[in-house]
Amino acid sequence: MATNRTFTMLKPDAIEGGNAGKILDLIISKGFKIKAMKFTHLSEAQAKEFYIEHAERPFYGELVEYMTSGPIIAAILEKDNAVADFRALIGATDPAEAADGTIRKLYAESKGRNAVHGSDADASAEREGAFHFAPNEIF
Ligand code: IDP
Ligand code: MG
Repeated sequence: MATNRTFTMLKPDAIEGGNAGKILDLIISKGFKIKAMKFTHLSEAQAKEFYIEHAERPFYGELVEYMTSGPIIAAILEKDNAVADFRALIGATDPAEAADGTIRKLYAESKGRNAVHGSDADASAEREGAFHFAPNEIF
């Protein structure tokens, strides 16, 4: 089951830029089904915990500040090969390196403000989905 699911966030720059609808439409058009979704605003404690694996990286403070700068949309997505296929759809972390047609190529502003999150492995998808959603919020 978990191998067919991934977790995403439309980040503050995507919401602020008015791109949420277009990004969701692209995601759905590529065959991902929405299993859970919410519009929310991360607290500093939540952003720090969500990105705890990056705590020692030089950009951690900047990342937490950015991810708490405005609301986000969090969602669990389902599709065969969800994690890998969604990473392919979002493109490289830095939009300057992202392939044509990817969400980050289309909508990201920079390596930091890069429009969208996608889980990097099945275990991350499981952890990140459970971080944002209770079992009775997943359909
Ligand atoms: P990913 O989102 O493509 O998996 P990660 O390396 O896991 O990339 O980094 C998590 C997030 O941290 C990125 O999506 C981006 O928002 C931010 N980030 C990564 N590298 C940098 C950087 O060099 N400067 C500023 N922010 C960064
Ligand atoms: Mg990552």
